Amino acid sequence: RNIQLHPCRRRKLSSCNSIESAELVSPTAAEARVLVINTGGTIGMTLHDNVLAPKANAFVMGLRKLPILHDEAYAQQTCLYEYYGSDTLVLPLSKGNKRIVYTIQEYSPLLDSSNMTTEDWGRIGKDIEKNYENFDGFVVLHGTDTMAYTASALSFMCEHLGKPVILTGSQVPIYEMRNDGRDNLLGALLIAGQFVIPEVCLYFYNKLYRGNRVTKVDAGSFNAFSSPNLPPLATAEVDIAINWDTVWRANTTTKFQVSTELNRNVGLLRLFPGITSNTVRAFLQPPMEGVVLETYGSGNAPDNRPDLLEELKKATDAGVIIINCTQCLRGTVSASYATGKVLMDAGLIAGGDMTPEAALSKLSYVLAKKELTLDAKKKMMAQNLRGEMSADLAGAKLCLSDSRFIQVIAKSLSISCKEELEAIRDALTPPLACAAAKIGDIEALEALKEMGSNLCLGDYDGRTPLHIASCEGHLKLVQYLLSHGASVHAKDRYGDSPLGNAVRFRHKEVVKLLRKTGAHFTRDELEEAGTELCSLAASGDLDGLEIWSIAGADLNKAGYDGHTAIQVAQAVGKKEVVTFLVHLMTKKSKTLFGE
Ligand code: ASN
Repeated sequence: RNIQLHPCRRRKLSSCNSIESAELVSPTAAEARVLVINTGGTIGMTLHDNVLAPKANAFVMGLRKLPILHDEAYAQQTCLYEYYGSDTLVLPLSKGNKRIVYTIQEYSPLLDSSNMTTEDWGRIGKDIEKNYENFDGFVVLHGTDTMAYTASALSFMCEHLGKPVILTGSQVPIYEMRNDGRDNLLGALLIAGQFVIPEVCLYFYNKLYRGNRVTKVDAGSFNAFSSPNLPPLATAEVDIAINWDTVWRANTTTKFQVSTELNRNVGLLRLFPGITSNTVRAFLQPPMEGVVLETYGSGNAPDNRPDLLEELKKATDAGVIIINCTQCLRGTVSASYATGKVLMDAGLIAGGDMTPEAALSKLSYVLAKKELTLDAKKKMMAQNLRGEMSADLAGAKLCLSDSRFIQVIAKSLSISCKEELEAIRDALTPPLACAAAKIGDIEALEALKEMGSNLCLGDYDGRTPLHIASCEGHLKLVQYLLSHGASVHAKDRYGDSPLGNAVRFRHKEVVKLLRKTGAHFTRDELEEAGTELCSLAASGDLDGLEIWSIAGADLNKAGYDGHTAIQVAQAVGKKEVVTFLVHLMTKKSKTLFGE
């Protein structure tokens, strides 16, 4: 199966004048597609009258001239611009043998991130939602000043995210001789195009962070961001190493959607010695609905200031949600001091180790949920929604060495140190999990999970347990895997997805569940669907047609010779197929229009 080039480009290729024969360009690497949303920031700024300001319509042209960010020869040979348009570029071949094709969508006006508003967050979210099925990952170019706020907000707004969304930018414009923009953009593109990390992340200075864990700590260093309470999700040194154990997963069977409703009646209030109760009262006046109180140390406030505590209590009684977060860069709010307990008594909610940026945007997101009661909103604020706060894991996690199975293997290999044990675990678990998925053994998967194994990793062919379970039609096991973080967007080395596998082996219920979770055919698969539908129509295979339709194929899609399935069925005189196709299409349009 030729996964190398999009069929339309393959076809175009033969008509391209610039080359004599398609043989000249048989790319050996699979392509991944990334959408780059350029909102502005220093990365694309130039000097005007001695100050830096964004420059419109210059970014794509600038990148075209940079060989580390664009391979012009490949673009010409594979008719990239004819097919995707002139805003599309392509990276040189990656170490993982992938071509990252990226399209740049530039906002107008480009913004210094100090000018960002909640509407701009909504626009980014909606653009990701609109383009979700056409791209493998998303990179958002953004100024560094408020990037931690946008990353936090997007992490909450993106519900049931299954693909990487990576914010990046730079401290020095990409056009300058010494700059950090090129490395940041390149690293973000390589990760977004090659790894299914289903999180809103921030990539800066060789590190990938969870977006709602970062804060800007340095205005003058390339190393501008810190994630004080969570180690990076990935480091890009000689190799890109993903810390898979830390990656957050949605654990649901619900489709991706973006919620752009945000409540703006929220604020940050920083405690300081001598703060007056008048200041606090003024700050908490209506229309204020949610406040992040930045307290001392592990969540402390004076316990000898009844005037202050009374203002806080009055506000929480009146329905204002107040979250207790520490002013310290690192650490968590705990109930170990009397000076912390008084705040709980005043009705505040402990914010754990959340950053103020994360707590503020979480408030804004939760308060906008009109269908929830005040109590439900408070409960949600105390919960970990997107990995923004650390759960109390005391005693909950089984240690790797608890597993007899791994111990026995480690002993026979004379292995004792933790790193080697982990390496053995990581090498062994993908094939073991795939074997368990093959026979539908949920208990075995449970045991592997308890060992600390990641059930989303693929075997030597990149086939994950979800691929295998989808081939076998083990519905319960598919459900189990999806509720334990398996990705519906995983692709094996042939580019096949679990959805494609379930369709091939005709497991209707599995196809429905995967679709409900947000699985979709890739662009290539959709292109090829036309030909497949025609051949199913010609052979009168109604089951086959139905399953392709449930899986999201367009029944009107023409095959390689320009005919649709209905035309083929008519031509070979298969009336029942024509009737069936018409029936499927009306059913589909009815669901589309909500009838
Ligand atoms: N002022 C710039 C911004 O946030 C700073 C930067 O991007 N380095 O847009």
